[in-house]
This record gives sequence, structure tokens and C-alpha cells, in this order.
Amino acid sequence: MSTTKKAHVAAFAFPFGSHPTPLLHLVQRLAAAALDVHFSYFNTTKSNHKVLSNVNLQCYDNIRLYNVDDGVPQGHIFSGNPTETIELFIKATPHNFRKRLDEVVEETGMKATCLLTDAFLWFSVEMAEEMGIPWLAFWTAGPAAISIHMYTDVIHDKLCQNGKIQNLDQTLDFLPGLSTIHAIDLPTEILHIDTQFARLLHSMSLSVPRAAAVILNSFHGINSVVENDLKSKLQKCLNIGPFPLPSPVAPSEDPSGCLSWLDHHEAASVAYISFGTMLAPPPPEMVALSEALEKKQVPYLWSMRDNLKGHLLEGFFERTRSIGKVVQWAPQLQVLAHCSVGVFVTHSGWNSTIESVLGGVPMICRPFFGDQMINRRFVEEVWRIGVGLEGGVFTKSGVMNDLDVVLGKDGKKMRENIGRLREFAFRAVAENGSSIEDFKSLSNMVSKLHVG
Ligand code: U2F
Repeated sequence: MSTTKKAHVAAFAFPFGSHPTPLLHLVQRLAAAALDVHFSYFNTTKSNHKVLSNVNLQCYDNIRLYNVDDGVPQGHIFSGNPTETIELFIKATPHNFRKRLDEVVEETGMKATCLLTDAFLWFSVEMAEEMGIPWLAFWTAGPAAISIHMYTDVIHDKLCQNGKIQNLDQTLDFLPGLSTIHAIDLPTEILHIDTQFARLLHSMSLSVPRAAAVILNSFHGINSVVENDLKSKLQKCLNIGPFPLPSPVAPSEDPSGCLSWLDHHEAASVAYISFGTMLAPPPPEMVALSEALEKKQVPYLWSMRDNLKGHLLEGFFERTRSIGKVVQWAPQLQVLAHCSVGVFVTHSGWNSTIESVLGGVPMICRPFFGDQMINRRFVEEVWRIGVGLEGGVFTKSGVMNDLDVVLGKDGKKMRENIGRLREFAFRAVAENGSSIEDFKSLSNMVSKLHVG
């Protein structure tokens, strides 16, 4: 490593779902803009391995990746509880990051000049304050979701009776820009602050106002009222997205031939289905979705991990071979930008929602947890660029109906509405656009700090 760098940014990743990759993209973008700054990216071994399968760091000699302990004891036998790895990791923090950072500082002789971390890793504020350096918090989801977290205590004061929110239909009309959100859309961690993860999010919501800046993969205009409210509560709120635009990453490889398969379909005719990096609907819902596609003979491209294929009824893949394609992983950004995709059946993760907007594709939303119900509400009721499901789950008749809506004339209206959001996105990343200016201010913050 060069020891002539004048600043050293330590980036800490939350090693689950799609959290680590956007943080590394941000580090890449900053590293390209601030060549005299060194970047150390800390993540668990397993997650670093996964991230590196999609990202090429060869041309960045000012970025190094380091592994931190994932908290899993040697010889540990997992109980099968999906949250166990997250809980073990949380228990290992902050010591795992602190220990590795101290080693890196010792090895390189470069003190950290700033911590740039996933906002979930709220302990970074204490670490940074102790080290006398700023904390830059990166929030990987949308502005409404972080705003709602920051209002956790207000929501409890307003809506809780006897320690419980009684009326889940109640809207958050007492919060700026969030009047369409119902109590039922709130993340479980806000409804019940009694798990380790919920406590982590609560601590995060109390810590982010102490961050020198909170960075969002969002853009001006997508939700101005929330944006202004965040600006009034945070020291700096920097919207530097949508990520795929100002920092185009090399197009993903397409070993499964998704794009050439899409080339053979009519415009806006194909349903693209993906539930992100971690989720899958329960088997009966997968069956209902597949039956609706088959009944309507809608061409589909389904990103589905191999272990889930057995959840569908026997013969489905054979019977629909001429209209469908199933892949383990799709180059989603390019798929959504392909003109033959007419609808995105999604779990409403923030990245997927943004990518669908950029591709101009209306959505059928099946949210599961966290911010996803909030994103769904915005998609359906604020931006009007997609639909939720009746009863919130896939049923054969519900999906058939939603496919008719989105692939029919209502879908055209949704596409027009998406067009307006896309305009905001492209304006934000044009010369002197708001996301470009916010990124410059971030880059300046990072560059002006000097190794002592
Ligand atoms: C968590 O979200 P996920 O990681 O489950 O979902 P997304 O935010 O939508 O991100 C999925 C990313 O994976 C990519 C896709 C997105 O960039 O393009 N992808 C792909 O390239 N190919 C595939 O076949 C499937 C996916 C969490 F669950 C959400 O609630 C949060 O909103 C999100 C951000 O914090 O993190």
C-alpha cells in the first residue's frame, strides 16, 4: 500500500443481503474521485467473497479489502433459525471491526481519518467520536424508511396503548410526507422493540443525527417532503443516487442468456420475477404465482435459486418451457432496462424498486419485511407505478387480475408516472444535478481530512 495517501477512510459493511455491494460501489466511486485517499473496506470473509464475485477492484490501487470476524464460534452448529447468523455477527460487533482496524492502522501506519459505515452499524458513531474523526453513515434503503426509524419514539407515543399499537390501519398522518403509510406497513422492529436487531435499529435511529453526514441511494424529487424533513434533522443528508446512474458499474455478465431470451419477445410483454438476495414466498404462494402465469400464458423470466424449484408443482417447468425461463441469478439492472419486460414481480427491496423505476417497468409488489411494505405503499399509492396484492399475498386469481392491470392500459398510465420519476433521477445526475453536487460534497468531506 502506498503510504503517501493523505487520508484513510475505513468502511464497515453490514454483511447481509444487498447491504455490502452498494457500500463497496460507494467506496469505488469515492476512490476514483479522491485518488489521494486510501480506502479500507471491512466485511466478513464470506460476504467479501460474495461481493468480489461481482466487483472488479483491479484498477483501484487505493482500495483494500479486509476480513473481520463473523462471530460464528468454531464448530458452531446452526439451529436453522435464519436470523442466527445476524445475531452472532451483531454480538461480535464492535470489537471485530475495532480489532481489525487497529491491526490495519498498525500495518500501514495510517490512522483512520473517517469512518464510512453502513448506518446499521451505529456503534461507529461512538468509535469515531472516541477516535476524534467523523462518522459518515450510509443508509442503503429509501428516505421514507430512515425517516420512519427516526420517528420510532414519536410513533410509539402517538399510536401505542398499553404498550401495543392497537389500530394497525391508522395512518402516520402526523409525520411529514408519510401520511399514506399505515401502522401495518411498519417494520416489525418498530412495532416491537424487543429483539436484538430491533434494539440495533433503535440505537441507529438515535445515532444518525450525530453522523457528520447520512448518505442515501436516493435522489431529489422522489419524496421532497421527507427529504426536507431529513435535512432539518441531520447534520448533512446527501442524496447521491440512484446508484446505477452516476456510477455505472460494468454490465453484469449474462451466462444464462437472459438478455438474448428477452430479445425474442414483444415489447412490454414479459413478467420478470425476483425476490432479491434473501427471500422467497412460501411454497403455496409460489404455486399460486406460477399457476397464474401459466393460465394467462404470460412469458416469464424468473430469478429463482435452485433449492426453491421443488416448491412448484410437478410439470410446471416442462409445461411452460415455451414461455418461461428460470435462472439462478439474472443481470437485473439490464433485464429491467430491456424493452420486452412489461412487469416486475418484486419483494419491493429498495434497490429493486429504484432499478424498476430506471428501467421504466411497473411493479406487482409482494413485500415481506423491513422497509418493503413502506416501498410498496409509495409504489402503489404515492407514485402510482405499480400494485400491491389483495390480502398482501399471491393467490392465483389475484395475480391474474394484477397481470391484467399492469400489462393492460393501467400499466400505460403507470409507465407515464414512472417516466416522471425517471426524469427526476436523470436530472439529479446531470451536470450540476443535485446528486452530483451531493457526491462532490461527500468527496470533499473525505478528501479534506488528513492523516495526523
Ligand atoms: C435488502 O434487500 P435485498 O437485497 O433482498 O433486495 P434489493 O434491495 O432489491 O436488492 C437486490 C439487488 O440484487 C440484484 C438486484 C438488486 O440490486 O439488481 N439482483 C440481481 O442482480 N439479480 C438477481 O437475480 C436478483 C437480484 C432488504 F431485504 C430490503 O428490504 C432493503 O430495501 C435492501 C436495501 O437496504 O436490502
